[in-house]
Amino acid sequence: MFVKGKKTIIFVLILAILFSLTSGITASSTKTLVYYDGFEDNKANPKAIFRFNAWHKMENEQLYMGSNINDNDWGEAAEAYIANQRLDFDEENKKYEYVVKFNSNGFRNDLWYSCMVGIRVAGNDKNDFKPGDANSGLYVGIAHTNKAVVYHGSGGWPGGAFSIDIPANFAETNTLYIVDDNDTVRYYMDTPEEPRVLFLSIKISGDMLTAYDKDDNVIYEAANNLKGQTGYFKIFSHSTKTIVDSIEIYSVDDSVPTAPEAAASYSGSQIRSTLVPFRTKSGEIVDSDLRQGLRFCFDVMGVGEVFDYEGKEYTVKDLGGLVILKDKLSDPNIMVLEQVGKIDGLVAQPEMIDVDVNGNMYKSIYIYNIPDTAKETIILARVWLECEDSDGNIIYLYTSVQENSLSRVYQEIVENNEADSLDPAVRSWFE
Ligand SMILES: [Ca+2]
Repeated sequence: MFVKGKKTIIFVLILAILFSLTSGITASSTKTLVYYDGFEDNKANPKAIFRFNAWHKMENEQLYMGSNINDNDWGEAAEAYIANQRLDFDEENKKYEYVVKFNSNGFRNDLWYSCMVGIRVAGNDKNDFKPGDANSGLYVGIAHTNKAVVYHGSGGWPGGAFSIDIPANFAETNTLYIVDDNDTVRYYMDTPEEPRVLFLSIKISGDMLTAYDKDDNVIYEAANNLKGQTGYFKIFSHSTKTIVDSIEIYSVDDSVPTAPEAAASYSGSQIRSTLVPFRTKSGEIVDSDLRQGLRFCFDVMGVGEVFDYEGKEYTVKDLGGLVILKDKLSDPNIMVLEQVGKIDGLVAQPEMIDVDVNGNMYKSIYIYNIPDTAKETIILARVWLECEDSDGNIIYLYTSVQENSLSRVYQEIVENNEADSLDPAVRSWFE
């Protein structure tokens, strides 16, 4: 059945009845408002906790932090606002976006005279968990200068862990955006030229806390005292005149748009029915090193075919596969084309291989040259489709991420009493 060097491959198809039930379309990025305070009717959200009674007021549907109600004048206070709602990460909440509209003018130019916006603040006590307190949370302090200061506990009061130049300031009302995807916290602000400009990102998931400037240069690194810490949103207005117009906190779901089943669906995985000796890069064949291959088969429309998606007609312009080892990928939602070259080990297969199984044609993603030491290794695969509507708009749709290993497919074959279809050498390779 097997001829050395010959490329003919005979596969055993596992029918994937389970997968025929998967539904069509899931939504793309959705944002759910989980906390809001616009100070409407000059009232704060009932969940808001303030540090002091006398050091804030609400006027013009805005919160004045540092304004003393006794003399109705600004003073050098350290007033705090806490949104008393824990923001943890779970199946429903994988990413948070904070949008804070405010202005702040410090009594001095020192950066610790600023409006410090904290996330993942460990507790909701009104006096504790300040920016300078150990492991209290991640705070960025901004006021009327084009500089920001960052605190992450572990000392650093008052000067902060580090500071960074920023593209605008908050002397007049401006918007700060903080996006936390449970791996990296990204900071953006509006500038007179451009909305939502990235100015800082802080990787907070590893053993080290690492900060990057807008160009991805490492600007600060320290032991990650905040690893795994979640908690509350807090504003700590330190000796500055801060006027907060609104606070919005969203839970963001940006799982990728799924192709309707009619356009692309998973059909099953295959292994080789014979083994192939390893072929080195120089073309040398190593008879003693016998390898297997794993194929993910998909029922996919071809280029030029048309389907409906969210009420519109789309034409398939291009398609291909994506493959990665499961232990290389932290989140299947980032297994997308634009991450190829950015995520280690994520491989694009632009040419899917046609497979004919009992007269039915499938497109496949093929991982070959798998040694027996990797037969248990879980591999992830999905298909992407580039599609165009009648107005020329391009969208990318994906199948759900499939996972399999050589051993799993082999076990299915055995359980289906189809092991006889495999070469005896294949059976001994697995047993
Ligand atoms: Ca308001």
